[in-house]
Amino acid sequence: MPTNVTPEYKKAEQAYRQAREPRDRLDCLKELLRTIPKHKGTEHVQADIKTRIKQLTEELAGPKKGGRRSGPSHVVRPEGAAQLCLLGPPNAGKSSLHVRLTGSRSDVGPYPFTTHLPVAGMLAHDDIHFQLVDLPPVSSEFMEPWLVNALQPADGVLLVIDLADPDCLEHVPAILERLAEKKVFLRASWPGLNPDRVQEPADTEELFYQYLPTVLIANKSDLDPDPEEVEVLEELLGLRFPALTVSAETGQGLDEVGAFLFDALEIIRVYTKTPGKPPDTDKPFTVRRGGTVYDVARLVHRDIARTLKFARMWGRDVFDGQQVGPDHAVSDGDTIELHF
Ligand SMILES: Nc1nc2c(ncn2[C@@H]2O[C@H](COP(=O)(O)OP(=O)(O)O)[C@@H](O)[C@H]2O)c(=O)[nH]1
Ligand SMILES: [Mg+2]
Repeated sequence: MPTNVTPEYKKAEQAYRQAREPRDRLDCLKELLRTIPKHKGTEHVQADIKTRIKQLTEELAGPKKGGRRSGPSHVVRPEGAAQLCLLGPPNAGKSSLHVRLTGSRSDVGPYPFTTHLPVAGMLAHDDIHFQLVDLPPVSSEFMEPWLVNALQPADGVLLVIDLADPDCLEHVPAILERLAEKKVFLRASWPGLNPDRVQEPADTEELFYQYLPTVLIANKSDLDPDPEEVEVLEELLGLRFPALTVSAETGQGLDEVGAFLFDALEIIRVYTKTPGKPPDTDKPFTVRRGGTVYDVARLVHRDIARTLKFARMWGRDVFDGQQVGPDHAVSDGDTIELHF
């Protein structure tokens, strides 16, 4: 990490950490490169930034026309309330779960490496959706080199294991190690579960470290005679990930996935209305806890956010139609009328 950086660079760093859209990330990377002090001590970081700009530019460009094909894009544009990636060893049932949870047509097969590319699908929970991205397996022998790029926009990870596989004990540490080599760290803490244990990366931590809240999905419970298995497993692994026991085959436990994500990610639903009309109760906008009226306005339209004056609000913590400023924090179930 470069020392004696300018406030401008610090600002660029913060913007990069918050950017989710691949295109925003690319803009932020360019800003980082522009603002980083150019001297010997930062050569390393400069090179790293340049590599990431090159990779992301290629990903966004998609397949090359003529000549050498760079292949399809591996970065899935985030949609819905949050993006979650499915990770796990071969044959754990990631694609089966994806199909069951999202109705996608991800390939399922009784042999390893059936899934070659990211497959996106939407998991419905109440009146919102989570985006689930099915990915190829990770094992001690192999991980697709592009897989860490695919993880960049993710808000969390569903780490899928096969309860009936006697080797499932070895798979998890192998996966964690593989990812750590690429500066991706799976975390047990989720903002909504154990708030006091969440440690956001400090300023001094490396810019390109990625921390992903992770839930263990213990799959194939239908094949496993022992319901205590998961606890035993966790103890043996010394794992602290929250865990859900499910079966993609019978559907057991699958209802809990959406509910878990909603609480763990602290999703807040906000409904919008136009003056003089009833609220639009069909499709809420979603932010995370701490989100403000301004954040919701941004989701509605950038120009509305830019020119936002105030909002009228209906909900738990306000009296009906109360006038609030753009910085007012929203709560789940609020209705707002944007005035701009
Ligand atoms: N009995 C049982 N089999 C499952 C379950 N989930 C997946 N499978 C089977 O496990 C194999 C691998 O599944 P797949 O979804 O392709 O695994 P992936 O490699 O992790 O994507 C397939 O033969 C699935 O039918 C489950 O919950 N119970
Ligand atoms: Mg698969």
